[in-house]
Amino acid sequence: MVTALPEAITSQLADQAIELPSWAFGNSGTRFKVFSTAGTPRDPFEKVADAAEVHRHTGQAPAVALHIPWDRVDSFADLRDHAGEHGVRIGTINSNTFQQDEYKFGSLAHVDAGVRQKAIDHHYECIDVMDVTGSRDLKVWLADGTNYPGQGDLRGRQDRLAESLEAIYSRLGPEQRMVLEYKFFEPATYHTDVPDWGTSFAQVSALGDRAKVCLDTGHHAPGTNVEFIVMQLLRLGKLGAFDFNSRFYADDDLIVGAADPFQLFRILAEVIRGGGLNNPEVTFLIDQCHNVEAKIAGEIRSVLNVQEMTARALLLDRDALAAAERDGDVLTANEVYMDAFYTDVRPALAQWRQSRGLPADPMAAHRASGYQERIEADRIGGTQASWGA
Ligand code: RM4
Ligand code: MN
Repeated sequence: MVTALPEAITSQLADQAIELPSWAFGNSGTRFKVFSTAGTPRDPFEKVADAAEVHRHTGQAPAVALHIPWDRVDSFADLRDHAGEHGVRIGTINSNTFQQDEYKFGSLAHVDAGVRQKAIDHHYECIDVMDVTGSRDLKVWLADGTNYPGQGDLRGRQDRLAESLEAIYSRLGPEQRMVLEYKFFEPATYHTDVPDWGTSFAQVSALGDRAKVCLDTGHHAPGTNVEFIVMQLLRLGKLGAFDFNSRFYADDDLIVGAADPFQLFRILAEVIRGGGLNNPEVTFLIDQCHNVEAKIAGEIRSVLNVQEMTARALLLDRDALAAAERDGDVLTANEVYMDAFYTDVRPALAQWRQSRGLPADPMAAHRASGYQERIEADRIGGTQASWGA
């Protein structure tokens, strides 16, 4: 007999929306090799169709984020309509100033005004795309940084970055936002111009209310207490977006919840505590690469992992926790916390999905649908989408 989840929990799960990254459906790899996979999309239209397959079986992934120029098309109106016909919409637009020769020494923080302007213009192009697709968020992740002490003037770079971001921010429409993503290293190895939440917070705070921080769960040094950062950003009203993924060593971009399910639980517990769940201010985005596993199934698994861990975090008995905290009862507090984490919600979620007309097991439903076999048979010829295409 499966214990059903209370309505107070399922109603929140029903409202949860997780954006998928178009690039997860294309080929990706490491600096050693990008493997190709049968059925991989050749263009953004096919990527959107694959994202829609994830939404069809999970009911939780109604939007797909684009990366420009990887997802450049002749008509973004056509891509927007294509998404609509497939039951999804275009979400966050990601800029890319890290793959052209001019950006060897940086983009928005570059010492040369001409290069900075080129990078700013690229963001204007992204905003034009957003105007057509109806996207709200412009996500900025920069590869800017240096490899050797002395290579760049840390302060000068920060000042130029502030100026460039200001130019981009002032171009946004009244309903549009900028989210600035931080990452502590890579590709730069000595310093990164937006390495941590504090730097992102300082930069976006100078811009205004519609500029927020994007927290990529894989972009911290090992051992970092990520849920503390979640708490602080929600407290400050500056958590704009999540890039979910998981990691063992560096920015591995593995399936969210795969490397450390308990960390995902702790993060979601803080999201709920801070009012970030189903809060339109906080975009939940997956940012992953499926190098060796099936891509569509990998995205379905990711959405389910977030849903499952959200359900467990919603089970947390906050009153019991508060009482234990008040009493200084450390072990009871920890027990209450772990009780929620260890609750297996999978049977209850399967039942709940069915009650909503969704497959109890979305992974199995996808496998049984024949979608993967179909795209493998159909997508012959052309060039498979990949980084840089
Ligand atoms: C970066 C960063 C961005 C993502 C690219 C592909 O490391 O996480 O969010 O768009 O990778
Ligand atoms: Mn990211």
